[in-house]
Amino acid sequence: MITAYDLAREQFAHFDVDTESALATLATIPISLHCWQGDDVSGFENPGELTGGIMATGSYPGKARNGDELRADLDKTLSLIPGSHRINLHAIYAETDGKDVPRNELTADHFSRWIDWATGHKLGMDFNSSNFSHPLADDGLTLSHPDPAIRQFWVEHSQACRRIAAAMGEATGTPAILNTWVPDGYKDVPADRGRLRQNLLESLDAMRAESIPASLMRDAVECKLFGLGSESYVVGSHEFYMGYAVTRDVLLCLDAGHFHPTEVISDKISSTLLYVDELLLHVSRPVRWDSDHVVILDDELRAIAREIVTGGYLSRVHIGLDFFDASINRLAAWTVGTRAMIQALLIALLELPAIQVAEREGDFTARIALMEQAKAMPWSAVWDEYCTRQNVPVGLKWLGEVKQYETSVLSQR
Ligand code: RNT
Ligand code: ZN
Repeated sequence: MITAYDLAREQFAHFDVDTESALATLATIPISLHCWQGDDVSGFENPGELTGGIMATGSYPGKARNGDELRADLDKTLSLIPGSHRINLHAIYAETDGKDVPRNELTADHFSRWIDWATGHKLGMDFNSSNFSHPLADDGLTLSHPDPAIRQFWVEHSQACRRIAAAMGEATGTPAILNTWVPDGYKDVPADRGRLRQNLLESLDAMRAESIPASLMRDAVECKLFGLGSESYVVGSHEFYMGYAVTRDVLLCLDAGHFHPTEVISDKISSTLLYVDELLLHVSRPVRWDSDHVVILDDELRAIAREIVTGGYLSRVHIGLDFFDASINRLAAWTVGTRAMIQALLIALLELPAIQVAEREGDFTARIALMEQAKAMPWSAVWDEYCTRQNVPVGLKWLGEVKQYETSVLSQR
C-alpha cells in the first residue's frame, strides 16, 4: 500500500529534499520544556502571588500543586510529544518537605526528586534562578538593588543556583544552562539610568566568581524591554546583556516577547551569533505585549526555526520554551506549543535547496515563487510519519488523551 508519507517523500525528492535525513536530524534536536506552564509560575515555596512584572491570566481548573502532580502532568505531556527533550526548572520548584529554606540556601538536595525523575526519563535539565515572587523583590529590584545586603542575598541565590545546575548537569551527563533573568526596573522615568546597571554588572560578576566546568553548567543572561511595573526602564536591557555575554563569554538568551512589538528574534540569531558562541532562546508568543501566549505555528515560529536550521546553527542555539496560559488545559498548552516548535523545525529541515540557489544567483523572482511553493509542500505527511515512528499520537489524537487525563486526574484536584 502506498502511504501519504511515500507520496510526500517522492514530492520532496523531486526538489532534492531527503525526508529521511530530515527526520533523522529532527530526532536529535532537544526542546527545553519549561515546567512553569504546569502551574502558572506558582512554584512550591508559598501561596504568594506571582510578581516581577510577569502575569499568567486565566483560572482553568486542575493546576499542579506539588512536585508529584507537576511531574505526572509532564509525564503525560511528554508522551504526546515526539523526540527526546529537556526539562527546564525554576528555583521556586524546590521540594523542601515543608521546611522554609531561604533561596540563598537552596542545594541540589532540594531538587533530588526532579533529578531522579529526569535521569530516569533520560531528560537533560536546565535551570533558572527565581528573582521574583519574594519579599526581597517586592520593590522591583534584585541583583541591581541599591541596598548591598539585598543585592548580596540575590547574588547568593544565584551562586546556589549555579551549583544546583552543575549537579543537574553532572547527574544527566549534559550541561545544564542556568538562565538569569531579573525583573529589575522602574515604573517611571529614572533620574539615573547608570547606577543600577553598574550594580547589576557587579552582581553578575560576583555570582559567576566560582568557576564551574562548562561540561556541567553554562550561564545565560536574558534581556527585556519592559515589564508590568517596569515600563520606563529595565536595568537588564538588550545592550546591557549583549555586552555582558560578549565580554564574559556566556550565553545570550533571546526571548521572543522581550523586544519592541515589530522586532523579531528570528532576525537577531545570525547577528548575535557573530559575537557570542551560543544562544538560548525563550520561544514565546507576544500578542500586543510580552503576553507569553502559547506558541503556535505562525510565521515568526517558522522564521526562528528556519534561521537556526538553514543558518547551520543547530549546535549553537538551545531552544527553550517560555509561555504560561492559565485559560486552557495546561497539558494541552504544553503539547500545542512544543509540537508546533518541532513542526517548525521539521518544515525548516525540509526547506527546498533551490531557494538558496535562486538567491545566490540573484534570481529573486524564483526565490519568492519557490518560497510560496514550499508552503504547499506536504510536510504534514512527514510529521505524521515522525509521530508514528516516535510512538506518539498522530494528528489530533493527543487531544482525546488530554481530555481523558483531565477527567481522570485534573478534575480530582
Ligand atoms: C520574564 C522572562 C522569564 C520568565 C521565566 C518564568 O519576562 O521571560 O524568562 O518568563 O523565567
Ligand atoms: Zn523568558
